[in-house]
Amino acid sequence: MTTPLLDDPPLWLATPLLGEPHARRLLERLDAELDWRRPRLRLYGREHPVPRSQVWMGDPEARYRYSGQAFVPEPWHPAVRDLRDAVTARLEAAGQPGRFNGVLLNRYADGRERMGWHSDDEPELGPDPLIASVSLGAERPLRFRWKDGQAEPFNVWLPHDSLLVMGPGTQRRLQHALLPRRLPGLRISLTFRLVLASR
Ligand SMILES: O=C(O)CCC(=O)C(=O)O
Ligand SMILES: [Mn+2]
Repeated sequence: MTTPLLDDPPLWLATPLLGEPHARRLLERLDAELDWRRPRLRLYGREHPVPRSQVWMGDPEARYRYSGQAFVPEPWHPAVRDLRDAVTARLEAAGQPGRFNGVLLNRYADGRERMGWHSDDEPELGPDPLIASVSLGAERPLRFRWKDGQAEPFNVWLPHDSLLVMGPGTQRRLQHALLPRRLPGLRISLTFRLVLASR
């Protein structure tokens, strides 16, 4: 099922993506097999470990800069490469093709782990990126707010085995955050991106 959330910018949710038991097995495999890290990032002049675990993965040239740190990608895990291909096929079928050379994987042990307000607007993603985000495990809301403040913030609940597509314009016009919630359960998200060649 595909649910349109916004027309302009295009924002939509597709579920299920893989079907069971495939999606559950993928969650367990990523949890067990990846080298999850908590990098320390500088915020307002102080260093803090990020309040979640993460892995940056992709093609060797897909170097990613985030909060003043450069991340060199880990090579594709075969299951993540297969997932990238499934996401690419789903986008193609929806008439909104996308190509990805990197993915940020985020692991939230429970509802206390989180990601603060931001847009995926790093310069190496280009002016109008399409970001495809797969959710596995515990359902959590992703909160959106308009940068111009002209309309109300809103939640998009992201169920297990779903694909959220943030089309061109989303990062320019909105911010998003995975806020802490009193919700149990492990969740892993994979946000696929195209990192453009650096000059
Ligand atoms: O975990 C999520 O759904 C949000 C992840 C996100 O915003 C990101 O990786 O940039
Ligand atoms: Mn993001």
